[in-house]
Amino acid sequence: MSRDTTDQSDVSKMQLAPDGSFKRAVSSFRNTIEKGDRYHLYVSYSCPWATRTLIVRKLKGLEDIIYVTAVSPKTGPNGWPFAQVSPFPGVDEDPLYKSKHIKDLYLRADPAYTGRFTVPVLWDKKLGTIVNNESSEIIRIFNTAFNELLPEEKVSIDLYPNTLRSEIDALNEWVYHDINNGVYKAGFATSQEAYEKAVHALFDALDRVERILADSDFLVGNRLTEADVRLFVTIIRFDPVYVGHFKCNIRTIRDGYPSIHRWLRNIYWKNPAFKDSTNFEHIKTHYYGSQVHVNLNRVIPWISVETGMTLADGNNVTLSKRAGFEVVTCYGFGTKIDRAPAITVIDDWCDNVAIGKGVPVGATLWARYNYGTFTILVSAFALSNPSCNGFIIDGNCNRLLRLPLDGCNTGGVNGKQGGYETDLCGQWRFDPGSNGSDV
Ligand SMILES: N[C@@H](CCC(=O)N[C@@H](CS)C(=O)NCC(=O)O)C(=O)O
Repeated sequence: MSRDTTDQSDVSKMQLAPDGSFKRAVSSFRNTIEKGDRYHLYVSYSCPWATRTLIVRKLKGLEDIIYVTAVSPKTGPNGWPFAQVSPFPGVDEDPLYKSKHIKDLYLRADPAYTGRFTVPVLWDKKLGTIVNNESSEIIRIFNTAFNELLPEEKVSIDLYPNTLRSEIDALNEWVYHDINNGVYKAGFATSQEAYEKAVHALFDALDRVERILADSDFLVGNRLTEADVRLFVTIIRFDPVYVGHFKCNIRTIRDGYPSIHRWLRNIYWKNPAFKDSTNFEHIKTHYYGSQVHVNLNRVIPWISVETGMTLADGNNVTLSKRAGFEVVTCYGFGTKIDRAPAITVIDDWCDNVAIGKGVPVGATLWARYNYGTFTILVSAFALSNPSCNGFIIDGNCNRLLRLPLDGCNTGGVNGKQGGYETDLCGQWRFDPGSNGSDV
């Protein structure tokens, strides 16, 4: 392909309107689907639009029907590269054509294509062309088109139910313009007026979402719908990226929007389709590292996303950043256990029993494991402290439980077994054997 296509692939060459405002181009391939093993999904984990499709693919259990290829978050003059051009953890080669860039797929589908080379791309392996490159349509396709191949429990997941369609459409409309695309309008603006117009519209819309979520766990109909999926992909990027990189800094989600923050944490921690589709390394690397017209020196801000900045904590505590202290207390002599099985138990407890669960003041969330001839108790206890209001167990669970394990030499030299770690709001216990156990 000899044609110079960098005007179509280099984000820093993107044309803005004369007033400096960003207008997203309309997607070009808008076909729909037939059944069968013929589709392949190309995504970037950094991209919110592509992440919509990843989430719905998982929610609907389409993993074995539609395979995914992830491109590198490091875009350059030729747009989105595959691993052979830009190796990066979690990035793939193109398994179908060994393409170097996403743009090669577009030009394979249509050599005269003049639009932007965007992700996501839903590819038809049989016809060797693009089925659709518009995420809002791809998620509707995924919602129903493969139902005949799916078990009942997945068929019954309907993210765009008939009875809620008009409400979902109405909400999507302003959420798209003012929030999903609103952050880009603020971030890509090259005039003060365009930026200010976008940023105020964005925060007015977030205020509106906050009011909706104050009384409900979901945006529409008190159930998970595509409206939640479409909003999630923007909100999960908000504090780590949009606040700084796109100057969307009137408020943060974690400090300014308690109901949106609760909704975000619930969705992220309770539903693996959302958590597993979120890759913060790809997100940060792409926005800060590739959009050089916004961030000339590619400096990526430090952020600990899952431990305090965005997603941690329950009601009023942030587990990893709790004021006060963390103290590890060891039990006396008792049964010792090796570190490896202890960690297996901790991980199992956190991943399968605990994460996302709320622990009200005075209550204990616990489980007992039988390990060979003895038992292991794992628990989290919410202390009643006036400055705490219980907590929700977050992704920091494993670390907190390993503190007593590490601090008490389980399986180690001085004969002590497990123990507990105490801080202002809670106590985390890891207790192998029965001696010293008091849960
Ligand atoms: N309307 C499309 C928009 C997709 C889109 O703009 N993707 C961005 C990444 S987040 C992209 O690939 N941009 C590359 C470019 O514009 O060159 C959709 O929702 O699927």
